[in-house]
Amino acid sequence: MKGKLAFSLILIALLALGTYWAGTPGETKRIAEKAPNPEEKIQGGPVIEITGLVERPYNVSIEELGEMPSRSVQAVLYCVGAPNKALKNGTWTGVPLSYLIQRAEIKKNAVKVALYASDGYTTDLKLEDIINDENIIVAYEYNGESISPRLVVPGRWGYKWIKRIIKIELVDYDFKGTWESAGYPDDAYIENEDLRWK
Ligand SMILES: Nc1nc2c(c(=O)[nH]1)N[C@H]1C(S)=C(S)[C@@H](COP(=O)(O)O)O[C@H]1N2
Ligand SMILES: [Mo]
Repeated sequence: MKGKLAFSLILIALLALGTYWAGTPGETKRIAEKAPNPEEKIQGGPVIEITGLVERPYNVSIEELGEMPSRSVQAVLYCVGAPNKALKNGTWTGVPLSYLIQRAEIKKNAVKVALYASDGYTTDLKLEDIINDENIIVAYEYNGESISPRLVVPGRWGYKWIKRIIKIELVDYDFKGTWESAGYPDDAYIENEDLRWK
């Protein structure tokens, strides 16, 4: 009698186990694939902080940048160190910097914009220059390829074209970036750009 009961229990247990093994592996895998990675959620992707003298500071992710009004600009990148050689020449796509900062509602006393990169590099632009030039964009694409967000400033030397932007700050003083504070011209205007190699 006891032996029969034990046998039945083992049989039931085996059946249950069999059903479990047969039914679950696929499901388990699907669930695992769908489950969000908690680390990703906590860290988030790279973001640009728009801050300083604004009414509504905000962060924009790379993904959100791609959903904002975009603009494609044809522009050539020159470094002051090799002024006649085009380092990059092509089509840049991104969001006008004027749009990004105006979205935060600029305070009246702001005069300049300081830009910060993840490697510690900085640059700056006059607020009115940004407002007056829709072709100054935070680009996320170069010739159709994704790039980490970089400033495209047509007609200005490469030191204004800051890469890997992490912060855009509106200020009420004469902030100067890495090369500007080392004595390079703050306007960085390229003389006779038309006469240079492309
Ligand atoms: N984050 C960051 N951006 C930067 C720099 C830098 O050192 N760090 N150098 C600047 C300078 S001086 C030039 S000429 C260009 C060079 O751009 P490239 O690396 O795409 O050729 O990047 C600009 N942007
Ligand atoms: Mo440069």
